[in-house]
Amino acid sequence: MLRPQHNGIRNVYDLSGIWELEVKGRKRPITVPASWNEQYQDLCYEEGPVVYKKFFYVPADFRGKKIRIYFGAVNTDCIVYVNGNKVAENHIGYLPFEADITDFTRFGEENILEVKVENHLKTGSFPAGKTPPKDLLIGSPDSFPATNFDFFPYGGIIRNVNLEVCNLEKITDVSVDTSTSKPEKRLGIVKLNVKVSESSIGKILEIELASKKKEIEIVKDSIDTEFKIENVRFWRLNAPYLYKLKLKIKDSEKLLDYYELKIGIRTIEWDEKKLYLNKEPIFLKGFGKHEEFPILGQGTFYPMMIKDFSLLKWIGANSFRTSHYPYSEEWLDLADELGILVIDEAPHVGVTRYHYNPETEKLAVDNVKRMIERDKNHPSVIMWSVANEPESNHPDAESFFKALYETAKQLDKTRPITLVSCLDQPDARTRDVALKYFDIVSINRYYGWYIFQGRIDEGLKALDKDVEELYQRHKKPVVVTEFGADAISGYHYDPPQMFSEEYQAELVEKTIKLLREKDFIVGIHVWAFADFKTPQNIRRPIYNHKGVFTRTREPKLTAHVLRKFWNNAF
Ligand code: BDP
Repeated sequence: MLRPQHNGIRNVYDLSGIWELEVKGRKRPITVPASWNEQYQDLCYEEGPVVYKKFFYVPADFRGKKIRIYFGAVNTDCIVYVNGNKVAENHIGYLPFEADITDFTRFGEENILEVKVENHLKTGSFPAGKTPPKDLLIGSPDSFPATNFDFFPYGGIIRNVNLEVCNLEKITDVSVDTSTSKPEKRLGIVKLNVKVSESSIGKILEIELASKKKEIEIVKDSIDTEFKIENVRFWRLNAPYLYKLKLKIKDSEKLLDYYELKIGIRTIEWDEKKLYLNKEPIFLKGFGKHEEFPILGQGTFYPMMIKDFSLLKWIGANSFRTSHYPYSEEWLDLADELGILVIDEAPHVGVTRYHYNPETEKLAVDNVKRMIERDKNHPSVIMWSVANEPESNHPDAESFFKALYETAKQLDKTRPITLVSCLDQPDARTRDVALKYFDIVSINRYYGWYIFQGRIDEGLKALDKDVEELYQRHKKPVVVTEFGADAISGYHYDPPQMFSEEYQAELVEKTIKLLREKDFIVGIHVWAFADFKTPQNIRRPIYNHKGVFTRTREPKLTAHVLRKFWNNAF
C-alpha cells in the first residue's frame, strides 16, 4: 500500500480540519488529526463508540478515476462509511489502512464520510487494556484508565485522512533494496520491485534514478529490476544523501501515473558483537520516546516533530525508538532527511499470556507485516522491534514471538529484528524464551530506580553483572533500549536524591559510562526523550517524569550532561 501523493497526475485532498463528533447523541466540533480526549474535559476518559463526520466533494471531472481513502491511523477500532455504505473496518491503531471508494462516491455532489470509533482496550488487545493484577507487567493494579502499559490511551482519528484520485493504471507498491551495494567500491546496487494495477498491463513503466532511465513493458502486475550506480553517494548519518526515484506509467507518450520516492542507498549488517552501517560499526545513542503532546494527545503534530529532531541534533543523539508503536510517517521522512536512525516498533506493548493464542497471533503477525510494508523504504529504519516488554518468560511466548520474527524476516532480510525485553535478568525465573530467535537483543533495565532505589553505584554493579551474563547467554549485539530515572523539573537536591534533576543526571551519566565500555553493546537509549502523560496511578504524578526534556521540551539538567557527553566522548 503506497501512501497518497499529490503530483501532476495524482490528486490528493487532505481532509484535516474541523469535523463533527457525535458522542452519546451530542454533536460538537472536533479536530482531525488529534485525539478526542483533551479537546473537551468530559471526553478525557471517553472510550466511545463515537461518530466522526465530514462532508467532502470530488469534482465531476474525476468520474472514471479511482478514488481511494487513506487513514494514517485511527485509535483503535473503527468502521468507515461513505454515503452510508460501509467501506472499511480496522482494528489496530498506529497503522494506516485504505479503502477503494470509487463505487460509493457521488461525483460533483456532497459526500458524507462517517467513522465510528471505539477505544476500549481489552485484556489481550493491542495495546493491552485491563489485565488481572497478578499478570500486570507495567501498569499499576488500580490505574485509571486501566492499561497494561505506561502511556495515556488516547483515542480518535490521530493521523491524516486523505482522498486520492488516480487513473485506473497505477503503481500500487514499490520496494527498494540497497543491501547488496558495495560501500568500499562506492557502488550502489538498487533492486526494485514495483507493483501495478491490472489495468496497467500492456503499458510502459518508466523508472528514473540517478540520471539513469529504464523503460519496461508491463506484462504482469509485479516488476523486478535493478540499477547500478557508480560513484554513488551513500546515505550516511552526517551526509544523509537521498536520491529521487521517479516512476511513471505511460501509454505511448501519455502519462497515466506518477509516483516519486526519496531513497537512501546504504547497507546494514551485524555479527556477534557489532552493528554496521555501510560496513562501519555504528553505535546508537538516543532515546525511547512517545508521539504525544498536550491537548493534541497522540496525533500528528509537525512542529513537535521538527522540535524533537532539532533537539536530537542539539544533544548529539543519532537515533530513537518509536516506542511503543509506529509513529506518523513524517517522522521517518525527517529521519531520512536529517540522518537519524530509527528502531521502528510494532504496536505490541503490554503483551502477556492473554495474547498467546492463534487468533491474537494472527493479528500480531498482520501488524508486523503492515508496519514493514509501510516503512520498508526508509533508509533511516535500522531495525524492526516486534514488541516492548512482553511476558516472554511464559512458555507460550516462544512460538508467538518465533512467528513474529519469521514474518519480519520473510519480508525483510536486510535489517536486524529485535525484541525489547525487560526480562532475562540474572534471576533464572526471568529467563526469556523468545530472545533467542532475534538478531539483536534489546533490554530495558532500571537499576538505581525500580531496583536499588536511591543507590546508583550499587545498582550499576548489578547492571554490570546482568549485561555480562546476558551477552554470554546470547552472543549477540545488545541494545540497552531503556534505562533512566524520573526527575521533577525544577527539583534540585544534593546529595542527588530520587526525583531530583541531579539524581537523573548522575544515573544517566554513570550508566552510559559503564555500558559504553562493553564491546557487545551497540546502542544505549535513555528512557525517555520527554515527560509524557500516563493513566492515573500512585506511581505517576500526572506524568512519567523520566524525560530528559519536559513534556513541552524544556531541557532538564540531564539534557546538558548528555549534550556534553554525546558531542565529545563518542
Ligand atoms: C518500561 C516501559 C516504558 C515505561 C518505563 C517506566 O517500557 O513504557 O514508561 O518502563 O517505567 O517498563 O518509566
